[in-house]
Amino acid sequence: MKINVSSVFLLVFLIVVTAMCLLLVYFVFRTTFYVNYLTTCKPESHGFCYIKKIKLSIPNEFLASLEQISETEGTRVEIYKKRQKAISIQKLQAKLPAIVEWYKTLPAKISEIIGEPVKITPLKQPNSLSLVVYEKEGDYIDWHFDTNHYNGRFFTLLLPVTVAPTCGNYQYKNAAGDVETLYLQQGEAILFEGDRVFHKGKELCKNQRRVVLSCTFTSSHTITPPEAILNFIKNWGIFGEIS
Ligand SMILES: O=C(O)CCC(=O)C(=O)O
Repeated sequence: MKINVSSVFLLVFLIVVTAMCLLLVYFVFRTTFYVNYLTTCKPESHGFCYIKKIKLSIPNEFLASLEQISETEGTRVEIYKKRQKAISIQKLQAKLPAIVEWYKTLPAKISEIIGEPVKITPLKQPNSLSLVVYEKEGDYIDWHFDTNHYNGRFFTLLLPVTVAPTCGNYQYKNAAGDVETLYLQQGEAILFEGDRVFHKGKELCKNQRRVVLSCTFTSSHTITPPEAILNFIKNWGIFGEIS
């Protein structure tokens, strides 16, 4: 059999495409296959059973700037099970560095609620601190688990930037497997362990707008190389660009 440059190139191309397809199938399975992790709340969980509504709000002085950033920045992503816009920490750092400083002050409060020390996720990760924007009718994110790429636990804190009621509320499946909808009042936020809580952002109705600040925390900064690759691809799907 004659092996030339073009057949080697074709082979490498096929291997890369197959690997990408397998990775995608694995990612979809990992994020969408429902398992009810909420049935057991361990005694050492200090009353934090994977999800909790907490009393916390974004300082008032940041709200107008965050709303403005949500209108002008970011790339819309319309893919399988998701229609929204997300704005990375790099963009927030450029436009409103003080919000990143505020994010850095949160771990003490979050650790106290969870009952375990956590840190902010690495600032080079675009989803460390980000804005999630639902702005067109039907914008949503379907049922999923978040992917935790760290060698520890991974938590998300969602704080409303806009507080006008919309159809697009946070929903999750509770310990009984029933769908629960969380309505946030002024001064409230949702803290949850995204790879344990099956959740979604409900479809937005016409002429509505919903903007949420997402802050992430972890008990370990270590990421293994395979998880780093998956994380890199996932960030592309969230932010619509390689950050
Ligand atoms: O917009 C929402 O409430 C859901 C956000 C979400 O799914 C997430 O942060 O993983």
